[in-house]
Amino acid sequence: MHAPTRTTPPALDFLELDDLLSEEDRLLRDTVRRFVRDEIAPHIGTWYDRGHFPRELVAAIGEMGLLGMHLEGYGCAGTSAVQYGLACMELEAGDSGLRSFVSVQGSLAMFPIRAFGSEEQKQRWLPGMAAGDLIGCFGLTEHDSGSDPSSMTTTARRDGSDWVLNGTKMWITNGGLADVAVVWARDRESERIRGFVVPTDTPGFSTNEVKQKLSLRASVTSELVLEDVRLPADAVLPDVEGMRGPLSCLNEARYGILWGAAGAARACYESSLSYAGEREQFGQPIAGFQLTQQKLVEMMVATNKASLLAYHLGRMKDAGTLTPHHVSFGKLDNVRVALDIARLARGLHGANGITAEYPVMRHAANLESVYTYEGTNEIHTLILGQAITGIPAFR
Ligand code: TGC
Ligand code: FAD
Repeated sequence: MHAPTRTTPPALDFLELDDLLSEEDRLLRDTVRRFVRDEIAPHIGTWYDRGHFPRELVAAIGEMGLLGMHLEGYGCAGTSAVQYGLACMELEAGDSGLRSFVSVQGSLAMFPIRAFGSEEQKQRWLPGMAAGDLIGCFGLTEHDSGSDPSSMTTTARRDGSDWVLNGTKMWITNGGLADVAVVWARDRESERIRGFVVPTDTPGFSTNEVKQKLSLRASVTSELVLEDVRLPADAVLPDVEGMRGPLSCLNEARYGILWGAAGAARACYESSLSYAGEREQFGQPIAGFQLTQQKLVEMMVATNKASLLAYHLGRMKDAGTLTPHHVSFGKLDNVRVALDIARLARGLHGANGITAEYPVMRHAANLESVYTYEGTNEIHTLILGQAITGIPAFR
């Protein structure tokens, strides 16, 4: 039996979670971390301020194999779920908008084509999307159908062998950038929800950018307008019908988010630890005050627990034992914890904390969106409530 040693654990990896990773995991993690440090961190404050999504970096992200990275074949990297999670963690330590881009592209646009698409749809779209040459978006939410997407009013009707889509989708990440939209609509004949692969240059398809966002400013969010969008018979995803289609995609994206949130929390903790060591008041570094140490310790403990949870759920996903309920557990807790840490970190940075020079207020503002999208805190609470009581309380 080994007795605990008295060596102080590293402040930035207190539980030494690095030891849980394989050599290959660490290599990938370090590559993405370097990319964020060199290509994102120096510019993100300015991009955020200007409301700019760095479209120019998409090809580099594709080159690193991060788009649809956990999917097999068709140019996708086919990594483990843990590796996909680690990439999301590093990207969101940079900015939630960057992780959002990768989540939507890989988990919400490429995943349904890979899982439910025809061979022709896979061949036509996936290799270009994996390379970053083509951008995808996912249209589920509508103005009046957010937490309850099954109430959607976007319709698909048959006209001969064609499909004709009408409706409006709202809050769509990558909408205005996308070459292809995966749109969910109600088949007017069967009343079932169907998924459609819609090239965005199809006549009748247009987008309007959501302006004046105070969160996720380095990300494009749009309304999609579909006015008599005529599609050939083979535009429908053939292998899924009903809400299972879009909800299966959400499982994939929510999984990435639970890792990403842990990354945003870590970035806030790291910035706080460094700031508290440098900033002096009352003749000493603020790290020397008990109240500051309490904040730092709360951040450190919460960040380590969020990462440990992410890693555990990642291993379950790789083992094939992860359920949507486990994903809700991770999305619910890691996002709310990350938001708490970001707010605490903002306070610790004093006035400097409200500027874009430090990442904390930007993360706090971003995490407000992350708290709402992909199932709000309340929706994941109800999913878990149903799981443990057997009683659905949504309606
Ligand atoms: P319900 O009646 O329970 O089930 C309908 C059908 O769906 C199946 N199902 C699932 N399948 C796969 N995964 C899941 N997680 C599933 N949950 C349910 C179910 O078995 C059933 O199948 P079948 O074959 O029997 O018909 O579903 P419901 O309509 O009552 O919905 C339940 C609820 C409220 C949990 C669901 O609607 C929900 O999760 N609402 C939240 C909406 C949401 O998360 N929207 C996200 C939009 S995308 C987004 O936000 C992107 S942000 C991206 C970024 O920038 O990172
Ligand atoms: P509502 O559903 O109107 O909820 C309002 C409040 O009521 C919330 O607090 C909610 O928890 C609560 N509430 C609702 N129902 C219940 C209930 N039964 N019990 C208790 N409380 C309840 N969607 C896409 O399809 N694709 C995207 O790419 C996409 N990207 C997004 C990007 C951003 C930046 C944002 C902010 C949103 C994005 N969304 C996207 C939409 C997102 O998924 C929805 O905003 C989310 O599902 C919540 O819907 P809502 O905003 O209409 O809120």
